[in-house]
Amino acid sequence: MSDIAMKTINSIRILSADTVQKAKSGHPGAPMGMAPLAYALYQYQLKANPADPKWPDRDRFVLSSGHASALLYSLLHLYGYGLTMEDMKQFRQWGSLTPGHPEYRHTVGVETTTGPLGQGVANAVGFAIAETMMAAHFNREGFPVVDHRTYAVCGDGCMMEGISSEAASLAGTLKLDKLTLLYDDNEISIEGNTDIAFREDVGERFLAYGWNVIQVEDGNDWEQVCAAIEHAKGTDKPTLIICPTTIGYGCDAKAGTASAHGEPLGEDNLLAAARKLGMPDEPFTIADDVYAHCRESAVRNQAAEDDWKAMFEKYAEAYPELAKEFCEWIEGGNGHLRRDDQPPGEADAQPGGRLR
Ligand SMILES: Cc1ncc(C[n+]2csc(CCOP(=O)(O)OP(=O)(O)O)c2C)c(N)n1
Repeated sequence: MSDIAMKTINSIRILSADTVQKAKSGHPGAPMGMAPLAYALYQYQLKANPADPKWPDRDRFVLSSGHASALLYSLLHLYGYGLTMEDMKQFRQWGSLTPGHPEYRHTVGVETTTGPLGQGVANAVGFAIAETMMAAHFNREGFPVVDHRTYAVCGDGCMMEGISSEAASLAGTLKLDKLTLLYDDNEISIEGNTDIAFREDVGERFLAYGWNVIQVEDGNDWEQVCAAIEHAKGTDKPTLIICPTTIGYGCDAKAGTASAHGEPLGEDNLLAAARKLGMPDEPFTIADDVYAHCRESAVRNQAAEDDWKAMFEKYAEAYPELAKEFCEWIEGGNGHLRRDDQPPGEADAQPGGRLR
């Protein structure tokens, strides 16, 4: 593993733990365990442009484990979605852009609100269905104007919920081949080891649903995860990538235990983890070369969007009516979709962690 990859992954880990520590509440363990798979996705796989977060043909990312929101905020900060370090320090504070669980239309780069376990998996299936339907309606020979993937990340808790099973069954039936679900298989949940309540073979279950299942040997190795994501692109089914990870990775006092799940690591443990992972003692410190490294993915994605725009211009010349309809669908001008600038309703207007 290159030094800068390791440094970026460990920056994600410690920044996530810093936010939870400062807030004195939250979930540091899952972000620390999932940092390598998140890095593989954001650095090398996700087709999404932070300079234009609403690009219609972007890949969608859903953090179904909404309690691990610190991970998503760390990614949005590092990958240039406009969350500042000050926003990171306001994690879980009333009215901040970094509420306890990610909220759609509240924080740029959050594609859907998550927190209720399993729900994000079903949302992701919905995104993948929408992509398939839009592609069937709008794409023409030589013009794949709708051609994006949906990625979701979930943990044991999501897998225990019935909603994820129901949605996964539908995804298998519909052969939603552009859907990839990364399973953070850390064998720890809120009440301890998953052995006490969850012993099923998740991979076998998804095979029965008609999914392609990839078992990664070490979910802590971002290159293995990256290869698995790449492999998923070549199949005609949705793909589950099972990633064995360690909750609270890097924090010797808590790694692999339920106490890493839903409480701050503690000042001393966090300092020890930062030192073990080669991070600075000072919280909320990110090295310049890490920022520069993350920006490389933005350059790749800007080029991808430029190519798409050039294609769309030619599409609009060849199929003006379809192009007009596409824009109406995206902008919601024809009542197909709600506008993104529509103010949130009363029910979802209160940022902050209501779920524990
Ligand atoms: C439907 C639902 N039930 C309960 C909760 C409360 N809750 C939040 S996180 C969690 C445990 C999640 O376990 P896991 O997915 O294994 O996450 P990890 O321990 O790896 O952080 C629970 C029960 C919730 N968010 N949603």
